[in-house]
Amino acid sequence: MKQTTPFVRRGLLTTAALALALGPLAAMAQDQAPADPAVPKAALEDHQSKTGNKYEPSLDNLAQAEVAAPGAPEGVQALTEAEFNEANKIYFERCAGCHGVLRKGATGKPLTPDLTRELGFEYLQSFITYGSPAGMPNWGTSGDLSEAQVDLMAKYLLLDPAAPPEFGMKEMRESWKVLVPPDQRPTKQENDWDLENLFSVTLRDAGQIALIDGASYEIKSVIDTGYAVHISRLSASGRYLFVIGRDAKVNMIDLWMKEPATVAEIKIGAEARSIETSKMEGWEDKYAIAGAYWPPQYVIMDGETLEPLKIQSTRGMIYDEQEYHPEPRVAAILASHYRPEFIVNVKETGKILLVDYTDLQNLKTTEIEAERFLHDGGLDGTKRYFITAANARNKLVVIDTKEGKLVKIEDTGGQTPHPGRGANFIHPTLGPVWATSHLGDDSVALIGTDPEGHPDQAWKIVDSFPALGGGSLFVKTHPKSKYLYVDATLNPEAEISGSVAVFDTSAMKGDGSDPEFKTLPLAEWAGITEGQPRVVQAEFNKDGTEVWFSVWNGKDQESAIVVIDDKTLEMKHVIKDKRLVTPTGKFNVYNTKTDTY
Ligand code: DHE
Repeated sequence: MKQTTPFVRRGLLTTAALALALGPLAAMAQDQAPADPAVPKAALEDHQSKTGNKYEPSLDNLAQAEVAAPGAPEGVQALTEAEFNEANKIYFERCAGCHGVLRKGATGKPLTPDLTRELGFEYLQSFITYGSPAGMPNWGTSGDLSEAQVDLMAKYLLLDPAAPPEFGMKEMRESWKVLVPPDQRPTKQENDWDLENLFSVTLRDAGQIALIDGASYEIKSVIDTGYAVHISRLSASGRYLFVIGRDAKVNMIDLWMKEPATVAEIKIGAEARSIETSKMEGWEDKYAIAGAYWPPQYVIMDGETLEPLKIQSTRGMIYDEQEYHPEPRVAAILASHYRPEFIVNVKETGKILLVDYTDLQNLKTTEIEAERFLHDGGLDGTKRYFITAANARNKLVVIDTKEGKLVKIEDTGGQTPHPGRGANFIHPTLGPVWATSHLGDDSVALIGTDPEGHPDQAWKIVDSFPALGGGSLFVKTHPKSKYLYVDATLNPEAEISGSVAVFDTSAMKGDGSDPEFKTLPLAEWAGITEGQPRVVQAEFNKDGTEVWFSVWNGKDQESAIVVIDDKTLEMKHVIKDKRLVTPTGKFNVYNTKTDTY
């Protein structure tokens, strides 16, 4: 491909250039449009970012790495080291989540040089500027990237991709620290905290977690963790808290210490999102497992020291096409309660792995063909079945963790299911169900989970109804609650993203009519007047009498946690503190260790 001076400039867009960028839509526009302007407003609107498209991984840690600029073949413009690193940073922060670290494609199209050089500079430049109705954000016209940055990215895509380094046993062991060896740790709980009702709260942009007492709402401690810290999980006994940052740093915190602190830490890669512990009877507190986005791998670690014991790559064939994928990310990991196994979602190849941890040397893994783009999910009320979203495919996959088999793959009827761990309740007419909301629309879907008592409903979407709006991330209930809470965190409307919808599950009819819901304007109740505080992720206290929500604001703005009385749906308390920087996920010790949701 010969690179020429770009002829498409924002604001001076020719009809021909737009046709190139917008495809058939613009061709239609060309037919209908008068001489100028060339583009109908509706066509451009189709090219604007949708909520779901904005909720894609930002690989901020890979973005930090200095990478040598590759040479350019004849006819392709080379970039200086500084330009290449600037482009690399933009790519890893904004593009790699969809197009892959190695640009081989994930939810987005492949962008390998054989393809990009064929498309050419102008095409790439227009595509980055305007996006596409298929989901590519309009980076240029939205103002997210300047014109110069769009040009730089179009040139960058014509060059060979940067390949970040691997992270194997040597690197893991170098990063591994046992700060307090097991024999120097307490033999019994040395503080007087009610550990089972303690909440570990992610302080995302501070790279910290706050430990908050569930009864007094007192912030007992704030502990430094990894960068853009993501989630917390508990050991089966509830003694050890494991926290993972997006930089793949794991902190293991001993809650028995007088002042709970990190007793061991390790880095398991460059980018990671998930951590879990062994929960099978006889294997409590024995192992921890963490999954990485880059390199694509998971590692099983000693449950007392985080010593890395077994690293498994997830590179391999996509389940259906049986073509090689070089970077299938590890998404949710759960521990089975029925077998000594970890359940590992491998995103891009669409496989669910049941990893038997009884003999790490002779590792047995059941590989289940599921669906591509597996993300998050949880167990049903009996804890036997694992239900997980293949989000970019709008599907739920059901696994029987007792038999180690695929049960069903079901379309949710909505756009981009995002359940978190989901929510289990007994529907008055449909029996036991598990709920998910959606990122891409306002719907909540219920799937029947009782093959014994309600075989006709089992593993089918038995009801679907609207909640507040699109952009929902999490649903939640508790065995003692009659309410289902549905957030709308990423909804563009401040009034919606600052509220939560509450459904009375005992009044649901299941006859196709939409159940009513109450809207609780939590951001307003929290009295936060600056920014666009977003309500995210409900979590119950141990007894299931109160439900906590984060009111998540910008890093330099006021955030809060709002506690709601689950009987009256009235606000019981607001936790505000200057240490509560960007609170997001909340993990109640008892509910997390027992998978109560
Ligand atoms: Fe998460 C769970 C990945 C952005 C809050 N998130 C998960 C899981 C995955 C995941 C794979 C399941 C882990 C498990 O169960 O083992 N999250 C990702 C991303 O790739 C994504 C979309 C973009 C990124 O760059 O990381 C992303 N997540 C976010 C956020 O922006 C959230 C809202 C705020 C934050 O703190 O980062 C967020 N994710 C959460 C929470 C959970 C989670 C609170 C656990 C939910 C639960 O109830 O267990």
